[in-house]
Amino acid sequence: MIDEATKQQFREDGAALIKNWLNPQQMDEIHEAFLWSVANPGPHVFNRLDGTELQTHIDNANPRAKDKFDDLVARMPFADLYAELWGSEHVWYYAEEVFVKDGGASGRGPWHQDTSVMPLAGEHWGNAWISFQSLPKKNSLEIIRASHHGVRYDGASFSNADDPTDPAFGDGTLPRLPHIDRDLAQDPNSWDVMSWAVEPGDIVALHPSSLHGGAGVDQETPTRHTLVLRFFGDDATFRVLPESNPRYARNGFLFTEEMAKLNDGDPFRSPIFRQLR
Ligand SMILES: O=C(O)CCC(=O)C(=O)O
Repeated sequence: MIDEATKQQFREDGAALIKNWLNPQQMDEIHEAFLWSVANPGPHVFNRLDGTELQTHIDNANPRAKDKFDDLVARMPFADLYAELWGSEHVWYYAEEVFVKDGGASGRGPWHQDTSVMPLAGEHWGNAWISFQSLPKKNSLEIIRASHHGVRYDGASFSNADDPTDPAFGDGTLPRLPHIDRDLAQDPNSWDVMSWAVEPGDIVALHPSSLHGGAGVDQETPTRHTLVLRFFGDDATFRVLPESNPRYARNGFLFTEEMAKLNDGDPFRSPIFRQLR
């Protein structure tokens, strides 16, 4: 179902566009769960950019929506997608993240790697980045090619709208993020940026260690509802995080009791994560 070139692109570049993977009925069902989650936020809802030009409703692994998303992903063709992309026998579902940008006035999100604040490692990780609106390339997610195999940077903190390189830890354990937007403004070839226009039903599959960001809204594309679903396979391990920021210390900020049971390098397994195949 997934051609070799797409598998190779995901493996080597860290991201690939999967066209028309979800049908309109599936998209309606997923959007309904998304809207329910937005209306019923969980304890990890993120509002540190409220009131700034980057204001975005972001919520992560909402425990109130867990059963809904566990059920949806088990019924929809995500396990097939990632088993093929990775070449993994097994696939598990990690959790969802929701992003809402409204009103045509929320700027580009900071470049970051999920694995700087999530205790994850290995090749078999995948975010399914799903937009419920058509997005031109200029309002879509941007990914630095092959950065999932490069340096793991510190952050971004998502707490400083004026400095997208503001670190999550700032203790020197991980190098500070480069100022990618400034570099690109000076020289458009300074970073190898991948991005695609997307239509509802498409999935941008990306490895969470990829440097990614962008996807602001503007007057022409005033609204973006994006659901990110994260999956992992056989080659997924637990990697301890630095201890200096209590929010993320060792275990990250999600599923902390389960993560505390794992040691550095252990296979990433816990009964809390639904096995899909
Ligand atoms: O959609 C966004 O603004 C960011 C997405 C993201 O950070 C992710 O897919 O992990």
